[in-house]
Amino acid sequence: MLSVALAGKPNAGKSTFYKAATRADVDIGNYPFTTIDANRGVSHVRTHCPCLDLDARCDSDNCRDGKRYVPIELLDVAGLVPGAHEGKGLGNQFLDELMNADVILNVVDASGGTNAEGEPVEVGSYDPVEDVEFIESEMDLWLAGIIERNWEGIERQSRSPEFDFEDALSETLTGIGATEYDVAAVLRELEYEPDPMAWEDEDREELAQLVRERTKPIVVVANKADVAPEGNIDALEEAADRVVPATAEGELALRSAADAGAIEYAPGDEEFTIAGDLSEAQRDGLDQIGSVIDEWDGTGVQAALNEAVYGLLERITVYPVQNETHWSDGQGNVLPDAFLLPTASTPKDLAFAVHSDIGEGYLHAVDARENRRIGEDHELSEGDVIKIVSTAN
Ligand SMILES: Nc1nc2c(ncn2[C@@H]2O[C@H](COP(=O)(O)OP(=O)(O)OP(=O)(O)O)[C@@H](O)[C@H]2O)c(=O)[nH]1
Ligand SMILES: [Mg+2]
Repeated sequence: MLSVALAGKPNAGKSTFYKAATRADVDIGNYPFTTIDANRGVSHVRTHCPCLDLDARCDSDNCRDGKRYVPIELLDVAGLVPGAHEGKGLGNQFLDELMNADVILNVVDASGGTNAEGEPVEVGSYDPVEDVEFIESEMDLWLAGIIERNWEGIERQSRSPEFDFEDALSETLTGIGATEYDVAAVLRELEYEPDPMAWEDEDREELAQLVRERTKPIVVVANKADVAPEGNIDALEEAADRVVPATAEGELALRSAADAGAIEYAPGDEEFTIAGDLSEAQRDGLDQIGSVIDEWDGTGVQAALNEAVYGLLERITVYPVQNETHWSDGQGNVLPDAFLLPTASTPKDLAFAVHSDIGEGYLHAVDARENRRIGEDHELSEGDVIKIVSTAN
């Protein structure tokens, strides 16, 4: 499963985001280091279900009237403070927990109501742009530290006549989540000394930064947008490439109200409707959230997850089926599964994603929308419904 990690300084709203997005019960508190041990759960990205093109909506548990929710892993770690890579705050153990994440959501307190350590300060008195920069540099330095620790081994190997520097680097970097493809791309970008003994700390830091940008790309969540002073969100949007304004607290309130039957609301909706009896206080609270989400086209929680997976990672959703007429599996379940594949994936990649045996035994594929065979190197697109024919199924 694709893994999305919430990182950021303490008290920014990571656990509130996590609780809203997974519905798991976790601690939230207005002080730094509420979370110590990481929380790991399942959330979803939202897309259009292909059943919108059928006569009836599908019966998948992950489809709500054509709104399709595709599972991803969500990780909520302890807050990071400047110097974390050297053990400041709760240290760098939880940086290690980010190792397997495919993409990072840097949750920033856009209201400027918490300082660099996450302690509450007057709203607007701290510049949240600082949090964009220090999180990136902490992650870069943390990776540089891991590379540094591996360097002695690389130097030792370099004394052997069979030594291949690229192979040795590749081994170190794949250990921190880079694919061979990433390593090749990074080494093409970097002008480097072929002798590991000649490398300086700065060289390793430059390497670490390139690897981090590829393997741990970041979307900034401008959280607490409900109380952020005007201009803070604009400043964040200028400082980072991808910024999603959000109110995690608003999303949590809407999800709880929807679960209680008080409102009609599905994650990612840009509005909600009142469905049950409410007290005046509840109504006022919802009205306030209503005006915030009017301004930002939703709470931003679903938008941030979607931006990470579909925007930054450029994934597409593909639906494998066994029956190309009914778009169902062998038991008649319509559109039972959805896979988040990299852009330009082929039917064979889908086959391997379903199961390595299906991939090994791949024979051909059928585009169920068009009802025609597609070639092995055909590039799949968002929303494709594909039947794989394999010796293994
Ligand atoms: N106004 C406002 N407050 C929020 C929002 N999201 C979270 N908060 C508040 O921010 C405080 C910190 O929330 P947490 O979710 O515990 O923050 P965290 O980032 O997990 O903090 P640590 O676990 O300490 O790193 C709590 O008081 C939340 O109620 C939001 O969207 N708007
Ligand atoms: Mg927390």
